[in-house]
Amino acid sequence: MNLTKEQVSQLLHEAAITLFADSLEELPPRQQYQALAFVVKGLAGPTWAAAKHGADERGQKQVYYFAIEFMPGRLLASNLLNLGILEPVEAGLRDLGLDPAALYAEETEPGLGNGGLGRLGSAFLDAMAAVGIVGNGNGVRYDQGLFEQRFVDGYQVELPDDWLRDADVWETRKADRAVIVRFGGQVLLDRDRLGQITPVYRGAEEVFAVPYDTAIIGYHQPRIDTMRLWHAEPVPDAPEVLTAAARARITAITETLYPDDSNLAGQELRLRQEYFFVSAGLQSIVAHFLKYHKSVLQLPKYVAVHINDTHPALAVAELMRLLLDEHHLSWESAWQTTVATLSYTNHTLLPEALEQWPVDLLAAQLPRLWQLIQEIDRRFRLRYTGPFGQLLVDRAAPVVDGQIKMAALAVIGSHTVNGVAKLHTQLLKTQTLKELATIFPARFVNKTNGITPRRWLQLADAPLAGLLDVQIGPGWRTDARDIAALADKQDDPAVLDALIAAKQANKVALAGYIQETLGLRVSPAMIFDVQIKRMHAYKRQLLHVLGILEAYQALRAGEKRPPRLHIFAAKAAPSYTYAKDIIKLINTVADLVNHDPAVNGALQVAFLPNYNVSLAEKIVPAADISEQISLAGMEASGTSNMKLMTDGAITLATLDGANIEIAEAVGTSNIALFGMTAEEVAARRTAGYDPAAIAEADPRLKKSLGMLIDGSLPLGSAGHTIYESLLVDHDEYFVLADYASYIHASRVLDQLWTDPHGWAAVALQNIAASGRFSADDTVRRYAKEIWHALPARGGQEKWQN
Ligand code: BZD
Repeated sequence: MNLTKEQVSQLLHEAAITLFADSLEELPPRQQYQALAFVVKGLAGPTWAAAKHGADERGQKQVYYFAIEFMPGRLLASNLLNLGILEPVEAGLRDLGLDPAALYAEETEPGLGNGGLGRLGSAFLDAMAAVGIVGNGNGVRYDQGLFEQRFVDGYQVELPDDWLRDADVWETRKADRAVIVRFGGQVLLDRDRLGQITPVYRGAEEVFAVPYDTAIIGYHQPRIDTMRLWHAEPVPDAPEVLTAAARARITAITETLYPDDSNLAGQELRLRQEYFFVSAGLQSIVAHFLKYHKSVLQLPKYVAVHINDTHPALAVAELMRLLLDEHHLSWESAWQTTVATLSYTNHTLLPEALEQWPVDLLAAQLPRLWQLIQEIDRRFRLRYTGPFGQLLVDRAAPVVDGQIKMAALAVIGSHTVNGVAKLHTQLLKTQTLKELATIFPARFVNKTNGITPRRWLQLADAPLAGLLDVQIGPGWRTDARDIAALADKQDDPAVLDALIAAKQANKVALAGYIQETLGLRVSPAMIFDVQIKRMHAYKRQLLHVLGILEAYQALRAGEKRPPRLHIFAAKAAPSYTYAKDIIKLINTVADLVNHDPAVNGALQVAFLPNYNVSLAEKIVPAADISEQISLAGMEASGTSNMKLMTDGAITLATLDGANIEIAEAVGTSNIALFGMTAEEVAARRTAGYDPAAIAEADPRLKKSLGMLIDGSLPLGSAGHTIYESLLVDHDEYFVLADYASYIHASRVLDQLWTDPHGWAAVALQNIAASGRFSADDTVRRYAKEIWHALPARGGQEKWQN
């Protein structure tokens, strides 16, 4: 799209008058931001409108990505970049005396997700638009996103996230596209005049599902996809007057995001959320489809519905319901159509995170779906018990012991199932979903995650992006695989110096933010050692802390070490007390080392509150070390590992999730690996393990553990809890088993740091190898091997205005 900076200025002034009846110069920054966002939305509008019918008219297959969470991050700069108008807009703003970065910072980030899963969904939407796949997000418009995290006395405190306070400029309410979603009541099966079975609903609660659409702009392409999020409201003008309580039950459905990323509480409200966005999404897809096509049997030819984790797995039964009850297909045709339309990604191996619903709960909320799930279960058992035997089928079936197993439902009802890294897919097939993989071996495939280099490199890391332009030309901006050309420069000292300077610029910026936020002065000359992700025992932030305490003792004993700043950012689920204890521990250790003159300047700890996409954009470009230290076999993939390598951090990692593929990509001499493999972990679990003996044999480790309970760290009960988790409760995540090799790997990095060009050469190889983790490639593989949705050929669309 073409735009001059003069046009930018004119459009902005007009928007200020239209929106706020004031001149741009008089507006507070928040409103200046809103005016600019309004201009951008207006510029994209005509192309978005055209895109909505374009795919149907061309007969191009559409992908609907169903996810209970999305985390798009701030959209203004990203939209400007994708529209190809970042430069004229920034120049125009500067001419007006406005600071682009300050305006971008006015945007409230939609935190409609917990972590990797939600962020992946948004990266995929961005990537689909970029590569020309007609993609649609389908999710929930929560009034409150993930809580805002503050620290009070080192403890996590959660504040509500009122992200819609100033209204979201990007969304468009589409009241005319609302649909009705039904819960509860009774369903009787009747026959109509033609003898078709028709369910009759009695006493159901009706919920009005109103879509809010946000444009997902394709990078430098006149292509715009849509993220559609559903909001729950009472049905307007319903004949029955609702009590306040009944209205509240309805609006509660989309009031808040569940803040738990790993432990599913099996609550009724969660089930209602899941059905709500699944039913609304499928109803609107089928209705839209039938505007262009005659028969629902054609659905899989033109529509792919992807189930992101099991939260939307009710799609299997809901699509059956629509095809059977509303479109009167036979069971066999409906089932074939359903399976051919749906595909499913699993994101976790943690048993406590695998969703199951008590039959009573589901039957009461979704009586018709319960009938259908029983029938799916019955037919599954009938079909497969013969060939596979009762025992295996019992383990694989969706309804077992009064519980409905959502992963089973998703696998049975999908044509393809994928894990998110090679190891993860392997473990799914051989462990977590072993029985289903025996029955459907061809269904299971791997699709390693990816990240969008636009946000993490072009936008978040301008210094590195500029370096790449100079060294290898700007082709990498459209095709991340081109970054590989950088590898040839590893012996060029001028390039290495430029790389060091780019990293330094980012570190200076982050140091400023740390000072502002925590009041902690840090030097950008230190090693910035980063661990950013949800707080969880399996991710082993605790191992990182033990590493800090080891360094603390070493420094106090007079050892010399390169100065290191340990940077953490992580939210803990509000109900996850152990994770909250670790937060308290990190903050307490920070207090100790940051105030101890004996380690002055050589060791510091900064725990930045309120981790979200925007904070990650500040931390990732400034990282020297990327800690990816989960217990092998636990982290499905990880994506911060990919972002951090892309921006030139060196990975300190276990052989877990996508770390294994990162090691393959960069070569083992460009990554610091340590710890047990997944197989060794499994063997050790069987053999038994004595963490106390390990602690006893290592004086420094013993001292660090002692510090948890001897009063040197004012931790309250947290110290004892953590101490006991390791030494009394047999250290479930093998922190002590991997401790020695972790320290060793970390010391190898200290050694490398003493040779700046040596370090920079390794960082450079990481950047050069990062292209294969671009989400663009990942969605191309999904499109080819799962969705069978070809990207649009170039030149079919034009910018509209
Ligand atoms: O998904 C994460 C995995 O832990 C990561 O290894 C992986 O990289 C990403 C993307 O595939 N899983 C989650 O983020 N899970 C959740 O956030 C979640 C949310 C709600 C309920 C259960 C889990």
